[in-house]
Amino acid sequence: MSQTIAELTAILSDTPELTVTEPEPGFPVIDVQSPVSSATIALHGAQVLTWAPTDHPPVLYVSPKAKMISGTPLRGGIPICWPWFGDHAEEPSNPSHGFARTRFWELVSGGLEGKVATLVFKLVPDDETKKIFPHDFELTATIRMADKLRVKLKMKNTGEDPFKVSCALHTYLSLGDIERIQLEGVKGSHYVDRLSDCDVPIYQEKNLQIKGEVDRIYQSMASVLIRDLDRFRSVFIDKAGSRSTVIWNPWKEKSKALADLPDKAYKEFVCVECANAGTDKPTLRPDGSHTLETVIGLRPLG
Ligand code: TA6
Repeated sequence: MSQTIAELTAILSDTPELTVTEPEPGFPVIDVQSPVSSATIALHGAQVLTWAPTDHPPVLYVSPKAKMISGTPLRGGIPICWPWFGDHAEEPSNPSHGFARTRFWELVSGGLEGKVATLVFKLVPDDETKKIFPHDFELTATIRMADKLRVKLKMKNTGEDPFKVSCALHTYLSLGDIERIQLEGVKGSHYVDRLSDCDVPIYQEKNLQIKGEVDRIYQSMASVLIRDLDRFRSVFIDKAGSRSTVIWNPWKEKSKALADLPDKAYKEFVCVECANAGTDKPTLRPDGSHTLETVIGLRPLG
């Protein structure tokens, strides 16, 4: 469990636009009503669950079957995958996508300046994490929202030994209809197809349209733009501190296979993940740090 509701409420007491609720017992969430957008952020995983500018449909997707249970990944929003992306390279029993998304983070501060709401969360090691990741670290997640959503993950090595990490801001973007979108920004880059055994990078000739299961690590520092013809809008996903972008859609079979996804959910989201994954794995030296950041917002369809 994280801080108590009373402790969380005290930290936010100067800002009536930031309130604490508990949609499930022991699962506190911060509701944000900024002058230009609204959001919800769970203490569990410091996970942004929802965000949208006022009077707009959701920008992030959360599965209606997502579980709000301590220690269980919540399907949707922006899970923070750290200190490894995907399955653990040596120990398959370790949790997929690391442990940061399934632990309660500490709320450090929350406030509103003008139209911008800012929340800061921190995660440090505990006895459980040290069993599977024997290093000292400090993670800081800074979440800023107004007419854009900015999530910044700073990872610091506070120990004596260097360590390598892979990670991702595993963003679920809400769509009108997966078959009426086009992803721009990956054309001309190379990707590793995680659905195949071959890890030779493949050239992406055109803008990406999704017509089946996609699970790719694009070797790219570029922003991605989702042109959503159904919702008549574009969504931009900018990033910093990342040379790899993961794009994932489970399509029909995997949507059916995942218990926390409705069968037709594949039509309603795509993951565009600002990452340090594949060959893009930073090494943190003692007292060194790395920052991974994503900025998400809306644009006219154009
Ligand atoms: O980011 C793509 C991916 O690694 C896919 O392979 C799929 O496993 C997805 O993440 C969801 O992972 P999760 O552990 O949240 O079910």
